[in-house]
Amino acid sequence: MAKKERPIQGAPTARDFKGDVNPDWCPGCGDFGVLNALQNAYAKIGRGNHDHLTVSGIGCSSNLPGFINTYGMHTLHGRSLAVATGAKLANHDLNVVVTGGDGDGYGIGGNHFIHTMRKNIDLLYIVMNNETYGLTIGQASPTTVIGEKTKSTPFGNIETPLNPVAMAIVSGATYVARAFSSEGKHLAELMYNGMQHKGFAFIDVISPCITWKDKGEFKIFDHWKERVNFLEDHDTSDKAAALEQAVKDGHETQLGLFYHDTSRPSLDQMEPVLENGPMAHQPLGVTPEQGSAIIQRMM
Ligand SMILES: Cc1ncc(C[n+]2csc(CCOP(=O)(O)OP(=O)(O)O)c2C)c(N)n1
Ligand code: SF4
Ligand SMILES: [Mg+2]
Repeated sequence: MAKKERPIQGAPTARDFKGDVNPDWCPGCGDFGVLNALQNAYAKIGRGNHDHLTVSGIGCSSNLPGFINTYGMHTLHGRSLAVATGAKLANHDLNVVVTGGDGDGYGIGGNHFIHTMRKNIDLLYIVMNNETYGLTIGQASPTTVIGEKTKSTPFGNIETPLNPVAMAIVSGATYVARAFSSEGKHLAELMYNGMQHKGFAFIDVISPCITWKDKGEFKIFDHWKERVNFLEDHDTSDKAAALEQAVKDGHETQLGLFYHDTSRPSLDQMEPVLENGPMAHQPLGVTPEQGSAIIQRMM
């Protein structure tokens, strides 16, 4: 169940989605901006706490469901999309949002990332991309840039970073965007539209880790603030144009909606088993006694 029985009076506000536990992130972490934007986006949807599920993997960013008042699940490292897929197909009335980090989603969970997009599962996936394994004290991740010295790359990173936005466009995601945690309004709008989108919606969020990325005079927030720019004059329905934007020089700094395909149905819309409504609301086909016996056997 959602963490707190707190009936919403009137239209929901961001405050209604605030969890009981305060975030344990380092003061100044980019993830605060993402949490705030997500609370605003949930409120704007206008449904109650119990109509949403927030699922995560493992990492600093993956602690997010603990700080938000919806149904929540903190799963295994890299396995959030698999769990969220199961939840969505069991009850496709739920608005299912998946949150996590670049290590969680693009590293250990990379295979799930590709296949969830290919299947166009109706989820919103928000990756707080800080280009590091923050929780395990700053090793290189799949998005760490070439040459960067980290705990695991003391002579400088020699591996080419992957391009999550380009990967999402070619793998079958039907809503693909990039945002910056300091651009809260823009991020909340992308989240809200991503929740409304029927199909796999993906937002790669630049969410800086001040603890492992600030080095002496170098301040990671200033680095990004000076570089980010918004996509302009771009046709989001044109897949080739979206890919062109996603691979061109300086693509990492571009914010906005790259690609939006409203023509492809999501998996739950095509699945014949779900035609009669969410499975979670249908009779189980076993008596209560049989159900208890099954549960007992599993205990
Ligand atoms: C199977 C498994 N392997 C490794 C770990 C250790 N581990 C925990 S979090 C993490 C990386 C997290 O990085 P990211 O997803 O980018 O999150 P961040 O902390 O940067 O927000 C790793 C390697 C684990 N918990 N489980
Ligand atoms: S270590 Fe980095 S990612 Fe983790 S909470 Fe601190 S600033 Fe955020
Ligand atoms: Mg990370």
